[in-house]
Amino acid sequence: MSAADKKAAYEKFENVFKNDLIEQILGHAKKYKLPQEYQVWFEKSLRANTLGGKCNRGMSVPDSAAQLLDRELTQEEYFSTATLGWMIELLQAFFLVSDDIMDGSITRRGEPCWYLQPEVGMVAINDAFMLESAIYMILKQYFKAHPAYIDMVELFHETSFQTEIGQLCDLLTAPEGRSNLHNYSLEKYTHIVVYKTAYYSFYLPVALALHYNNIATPKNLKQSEDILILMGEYFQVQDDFLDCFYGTKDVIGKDGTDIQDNKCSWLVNQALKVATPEQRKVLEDHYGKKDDADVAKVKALYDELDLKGKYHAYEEKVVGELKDMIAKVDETEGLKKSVFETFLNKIYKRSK
Ligand code: GPP
Ligand code: MG
Ligand code: MG
Ligand code: MG
Repeated sequence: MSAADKKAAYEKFENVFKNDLIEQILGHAKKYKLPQEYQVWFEKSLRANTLGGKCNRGMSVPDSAAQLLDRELTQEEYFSTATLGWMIELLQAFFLVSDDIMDGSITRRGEPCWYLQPEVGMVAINDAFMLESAIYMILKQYFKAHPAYIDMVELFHETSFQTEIGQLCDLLTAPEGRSNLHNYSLEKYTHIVVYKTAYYSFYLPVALALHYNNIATPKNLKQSEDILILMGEYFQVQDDFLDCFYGTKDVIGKDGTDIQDNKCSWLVNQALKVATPEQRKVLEDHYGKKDDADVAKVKALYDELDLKGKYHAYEEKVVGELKDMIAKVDETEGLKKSVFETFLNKIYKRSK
């Protein structure tokens, strides 16, 4: 796809939210007599937190639905699947507003995090809840008559809970100000990222497309889950890598905080796997501290251990595994290999 085509696809997707869904959501708030001046607040929160991202997750719903049908979508099908996609973007907005508070992050999508914006503060917590509520309003409004309506409702609830399980483990393995290297392991890491990222970012879009097309058979869902969970793990490894080596707001739209936050990241786990006792001591003394000098010591150790090289090797290995899994997909119940190929192409060697 050319850059111009990509831009056009993005704008088409964005317009569904800007031209239709925002009005629908605000309409619901008006029904409950939200005063005009606070409607302005809600609209600002909706725009600031839902627009402006890469929309990879959301756009994957219409993309997957089209791959499954093996043809272009009609206007109506596009609108419906893009609407489902925007519900994932709303879920993501709800998660990110909350996650930035919990992680004490500073920037998101090139702007100060929502809770740090003038006059927002802890109102951000309620704003996050309202972003979540918007999912179910839209779902009911547009899909109540769809045969898979209740499956979709349950899928959103289940996926939210899975993500919250992952977030809980992410937070509890990273207690503030206490060194806890003994607490980390690659097994724990995999569990955290599968739940905090992979289900909502990878499995959810494809599962929604399967439900929309009425081909969400147990076999199709299971095959999708197996591939997409591994793909989601790979995506979060990329997130951890970018956080450390490219984590400035000009490059990835957010400043990296994983080292300062004591996170059980892919990098620290790789470092622990190969570190000598002296190198481990560097981590014990400097990991999880806010000072730039401490962070620099950890990054210098990562360079010494060639974690960039290890990351590139991991990337090639996991992509090979994913391609093998995709090649084995059984398409007899309507699933298509191209759904996964398209998704993988979107993230392979991503730099933001
Ligand atoms: C991303 O982890 C995880 C989430 C966005 C899930 C949050 C879940 C909640 C239930 C609130 P991250 O902290 O590494 O993301 P980022 O690097 O974008 O801050
Ligand atoms: Mg975070
Ligand atoms: Mg987090
Ligand atoms: Mg991160």
